[in-house]
Amino acid sequence: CASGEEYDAVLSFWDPLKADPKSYGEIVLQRLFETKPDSQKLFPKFTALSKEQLQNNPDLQAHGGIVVCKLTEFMQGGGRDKKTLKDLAESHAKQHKIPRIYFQIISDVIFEVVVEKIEGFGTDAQTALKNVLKTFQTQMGEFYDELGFDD
Ligand code: MNH
Repeated sequence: CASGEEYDAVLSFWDPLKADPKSYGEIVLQRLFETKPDSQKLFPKFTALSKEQLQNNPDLQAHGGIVVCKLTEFMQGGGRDKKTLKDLAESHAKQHKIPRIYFQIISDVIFEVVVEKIEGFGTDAQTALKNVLKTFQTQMGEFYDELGFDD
């Protein structure tokens, strides 16, 4: 598990994402769909859209904002807020039917986008972000196990 210091280290660079969750979320989702085209098929709202239709798309921006805000909530809870993750695991397993591997894929994309776009995100903060995202994924996996969702 990531330490409290690691959450703090990440949060000390997180202000741009907090200030503009839609823009960063949009980049993350676009990059996710580019890196792993299968992932787009898991979103009923976006599955039929072309790359062009995903540009400046208010729905995609809105959903990106939702994802980044939820991730920020997780960071601010220092990983101790289990309810947030449990609810997220429940909806993603039962309702959206997202195989757990996609949480690793999106974590890698988030890491890449944050390091690329946020000024000053140095090696210590990078290590902290990796660990925090790893904790997120691991805990989601544990809730998936509890729910008996095998994918
Ligand atoms: Mn995801 C909805 C957060 C990763 C597919 N996601 C939501 C919602 C939140 C959310 C919040 C809205 C409330 C809810 O349904 O629980 N999602 C996240 C976060 C991550 C994430 C914080 C990781 C970081 N989500 C993913 C991944 C996929 C995915 C990975 C698929 C590859 N999510 C969905 C789908 C919905 C959703 C599909 C439903 C969207 C809609 O139709 O409104």
